[in-house]
Amino acid sequence: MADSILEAFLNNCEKSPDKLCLSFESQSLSYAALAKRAHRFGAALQEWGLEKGERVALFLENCPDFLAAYLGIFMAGGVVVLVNTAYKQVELRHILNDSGARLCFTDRERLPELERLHSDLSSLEKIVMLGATLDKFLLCESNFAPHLPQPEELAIIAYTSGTTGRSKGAMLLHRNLICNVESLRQAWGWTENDHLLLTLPLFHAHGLMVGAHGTLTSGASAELKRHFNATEVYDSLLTGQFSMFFGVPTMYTRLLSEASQRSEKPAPLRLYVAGSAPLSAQTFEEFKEVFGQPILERYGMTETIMNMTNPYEGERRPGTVGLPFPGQEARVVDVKTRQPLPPGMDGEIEVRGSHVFKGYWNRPQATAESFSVDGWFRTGDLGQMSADGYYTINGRAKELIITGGYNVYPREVEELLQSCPGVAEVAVYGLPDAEMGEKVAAAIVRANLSLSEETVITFCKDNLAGYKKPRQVTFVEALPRNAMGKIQKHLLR
Ligand code: MLC
Ligand code: AMP
Repeated sequence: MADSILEAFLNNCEKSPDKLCLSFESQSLSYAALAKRAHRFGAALQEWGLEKGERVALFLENCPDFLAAYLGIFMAGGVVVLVNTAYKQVELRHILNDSGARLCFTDRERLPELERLHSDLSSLEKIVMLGATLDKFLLCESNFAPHLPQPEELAIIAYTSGTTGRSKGAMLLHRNLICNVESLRQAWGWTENDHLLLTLPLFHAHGLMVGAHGTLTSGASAELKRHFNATEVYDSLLTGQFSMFFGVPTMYTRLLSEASQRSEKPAPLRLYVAGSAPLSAQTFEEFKEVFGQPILERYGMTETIMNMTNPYEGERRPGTVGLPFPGQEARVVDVKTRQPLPPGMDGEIEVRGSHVFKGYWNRPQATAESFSVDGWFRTGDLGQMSADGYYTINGRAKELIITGGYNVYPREVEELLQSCPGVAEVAVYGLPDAEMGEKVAAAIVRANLSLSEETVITFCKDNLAGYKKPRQVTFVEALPRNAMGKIQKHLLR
């Protein structure tokens, strides 16, 4: 096994330099072409003065240069900081300052949001925008020998879990990335003959650490899309060129609705995978009926990448997330005693193995609280294991709303809304939603009765990513609290 994603990619490049790696709109890149582009990023970063272990942020929409920059940062010995393209002032200020990123690659659409913040960013020295600014940055005279990362070096800081209102940077090592992708390639039988339709955003684990890593390390190819669009995806599936498609459940719901308006049906693919949020048994069954194939549901999280999968061969059991990936461990423990529970009993899921992250960036206490003494990671997901080893997730110990596969931590939205003029008290919670799985809702006690729903939503939109804003705002006289003073969100629901 290679020591890193970069090394595995370069091995494939050496083996088949001319093989198609990535297509995107009118561009096609062979393995050699992507490696050459990545090399230019690496050389330019080194010439600019990036030192080993220093952070570089990617605040970019899906495009080939996302991956060239990603691999180039590793070649220069740097650490990648992933940034959701929907992030606004509050998230950007926190992530860029907390990670200490020195440089950020971005695109035209996102530049104004960064520029609005520039004076608030303590570490960021340079912003490089795709286009002419990037072309100039990549002009480089020096000789460059790419760095090959060691397994224990830090690869990525991915921000997640805002239980304290501020997200924490999960530190993923090169070992975590390569071990996890090897497990999933083995489980799903990924080979160089696969061609993936990749519409997931590359700034999260699903798109990057499953879709892109699997492709680059298998010597396979992918067609990358800027965004998911159900009509376009359906048309692409009809071409019969693809062997795999990966999506969040909302994408499958939309594909089903698209199929209901079409007469032609796509031929079967080798594999459809769903994850990042619960796939309902109903969507699983409808998809099987309409597309003629059972979706393979798997379960992951930023801190551990992929944890469990339904079998590639064997029963894909709706409503379950399957079994641990090869070489990885899982168990269910009692939430209070932390003792392992037998099959059929509800508790918290814990996982262990070489896929589990190192800890949270600059948060030793949060790191210590997330692990047991013998190295089990507490996922915060509640569930049980069946007698034959299939896991079911049936709740969350952590307060988290998952909307369309994106995570929203109520605390972050509450903290922001608490600073909205006219708000006295606020509680944010999730409500079921047919399309997105869950939607964000807020209950507000007003200090000023003229405060409107529109003002609340606009205040959120200006400061936080759009998907975090409440879709429903209810004004209440008082928030329901228990004897301890804790807000009882189930009553609001
Ligand atoms: C977009 N919008 C959403 C939303 N996505 N609202 C709620 N939930 C979402 N997920 C809002 C935008 O704010 C905007 O509203 C409006 O919808 C249109 O934006 P858009 O970008 O055009 O939306 P759309 O194309 O409809 O996006 C839906 C989607 C997208 C499902 C295609 O959300 C998506 O790509 N989700 C994938 C998320 C993902 O990759 N998760 C993996 C995390 S890794 P307005 O009003 O603001 O303009 C992980 C580990 C694991 O969890 O196990 O994989
Ligand atoms: P993130 O922090 O974005 O990585 O999100 C990880 C969380 O998504 C997990 O802790 C789960 O709560 C949830 N999740 C991921 N995959 C699934 C799935 N297949 N079913 C249910 N929940 C899931």
